[in-house]
Amino acid sequence: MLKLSGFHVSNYHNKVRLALLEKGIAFEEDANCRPSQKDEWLARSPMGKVPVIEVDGTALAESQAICEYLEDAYPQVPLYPKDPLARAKVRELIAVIELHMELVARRLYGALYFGGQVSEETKKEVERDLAKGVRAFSKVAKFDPYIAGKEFTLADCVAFVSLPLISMTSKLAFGKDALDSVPQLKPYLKMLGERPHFRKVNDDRKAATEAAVAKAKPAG
Ligand SMILES: N[C@@H](CCC(=O)N[C@@H](CS)C(=O)NCC(=O)O)C(=O)O
Repeated sequence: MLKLSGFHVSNYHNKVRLALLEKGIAFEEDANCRPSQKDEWLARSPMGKVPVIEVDGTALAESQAICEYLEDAYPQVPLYPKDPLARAKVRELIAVIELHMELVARRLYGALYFGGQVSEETKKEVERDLAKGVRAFSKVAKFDPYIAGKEFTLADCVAFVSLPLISMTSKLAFGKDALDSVPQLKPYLKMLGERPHFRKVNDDRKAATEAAVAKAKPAG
């Protein structure tokens, strides 16, 4: 059986988990698996990141590659439209969210969430680049009612796991939600949160985040 390894706080893990659940694919999960630069983990995940899936003894990393594999191997419940151009528009949306928003905001995670440091220069770059990403997002997001239009797609899974993180990060770093200029976002995320699999993944994310925070607190 297919196995997903990662942890429930990870937005990329949750993207793949949502795709598996929404497509109705049976899978095992190891949700206690952390990124690592050790040889043993690098043999399964070339950049040492999570998530990874294992299919018949073959490991596959990179959430987008994993989701494309799932789409090819399990076409019964599709997460992409049929039309080639509409499929490409879903991928465009995913690229805007992940490459031009999430990866930009990620430059601040170390300082904001893991006690690291960040220079004022980096903060300025992130603020500028995030504004460009949000501008691109507001041009391609449809909210009709789904992010790519009438059909529920993988882009909705990506939006649900990454956009709240971008909102929280920009609020903490700049005192203002970078996504405030997209008023359709909150009701849209609320709608998605009512889907049973989305609710489950979100509840598990909250529980795992609370557990990680409690573990990080000094005793006493
Ligand atoms: N492009 C990768 C990104 C995965 C990623 O950044 N995962 C984080 C956890 S959310 C991670 O493993 N971080 C540790 C690291 O970057 O070394 C994907 O889509 O799977």
